[in-house]
Amino acid sequence: MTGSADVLPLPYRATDLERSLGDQWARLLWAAYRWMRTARALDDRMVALQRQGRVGFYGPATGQEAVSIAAGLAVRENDWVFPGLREQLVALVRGHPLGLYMHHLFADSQDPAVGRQMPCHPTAREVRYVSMSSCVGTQISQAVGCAYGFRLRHDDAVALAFFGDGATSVNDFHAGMNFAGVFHLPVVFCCTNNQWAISLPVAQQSHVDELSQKAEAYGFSGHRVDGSDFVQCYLHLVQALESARAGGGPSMIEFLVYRMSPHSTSDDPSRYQPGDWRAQAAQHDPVLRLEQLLGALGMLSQDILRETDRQIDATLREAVTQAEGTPPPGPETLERDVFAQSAARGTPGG
Ligand SMILES: Cc1ncc(C[n+]2csc(CCOP(=O)(O)OP(=O)(O)O)c2C)c(N)n1
Repeated sequence: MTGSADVLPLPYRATDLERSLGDQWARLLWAAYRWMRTARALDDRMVALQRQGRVGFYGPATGQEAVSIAAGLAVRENDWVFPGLREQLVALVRGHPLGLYMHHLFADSQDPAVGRQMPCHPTAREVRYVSMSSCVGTQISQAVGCAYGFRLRHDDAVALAFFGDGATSVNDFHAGMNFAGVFHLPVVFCCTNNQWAISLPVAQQSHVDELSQKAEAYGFSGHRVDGSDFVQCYLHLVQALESARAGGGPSMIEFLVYRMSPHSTSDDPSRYQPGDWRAQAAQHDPVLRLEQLLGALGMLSQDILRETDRQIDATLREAVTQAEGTPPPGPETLERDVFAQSAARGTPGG
């Protein structure tokens, strides 16, 4: 197991049942749950800040947290992640600091991309997390190219390509899946099917029953998984990653989730979703699902929840204060990482 599960303290007394699961599992479940509460609090805070005009844009992952958190905990250090709009949690779980992510969301001078990317498109090189291109699906062929590089370098890393249901209709999906199948590349295609591509329902996106069926056309396996169930997500991801690493080639996992938020802060779902969608989606809330599991295992108490939320709130407040107090990128950063030589000064750029 990699990621933060190894290092988080266990702020509870283990029960017999929990002990029978083994410490490693107990740590994993607790880490996942803590990340879920962090993610939910982060989404709520950022949407509020956008409404107040303090950040420009935000794409919540509400309802989809289990997939990214499971991926962050399942990958190995040398694996590369090519995300869509809602997978920043993978980077955070792998160790990208929340404070640095906040600098990115505020596009200030501490943002590793010095304010050049839209919010929610962070780059986190130290945890092998590649900034997303806004053009839907382009990350799929980038992930496949990266996996081809692993092959050439005899590296046992795996590339994860994340994308939504809408991205299964773009050329990059077909070209990427085909190339990975032909060359038997170590890629896990992770389709987070939240059942909407902004306002377009998945039934109008594709005529197949399950998007995972598409993998068969490219000669490898595809499975649909309940993406609201952290344990299912984690187990399927570990299996797919280890199979790819051992030379088993690519596979596709379709995580069926329920988008519990707007597509982003730019749209109003009441204009296009049926009236009962929210209630239906709430029944699949991944945070509640894991909470019920931990409750049944005797791992939760009101005291633990209160203290956890207090810590998360303090961390978020501190990160927002720091980012809001940081100046925007200065004009001297304009050429950083753009030219080998500074056009203005004739010196190495940046
Ligand atoms: C090539 C391209 N076409 C259209 C858009 C506008 N657009 C941005 S997000 C989006 C929907 C993406 O839906 P999906 O792939 O299901 O991912 P989700 O956002 O639901 O996670 C669209 C159409 C775009 N960014 N790029």
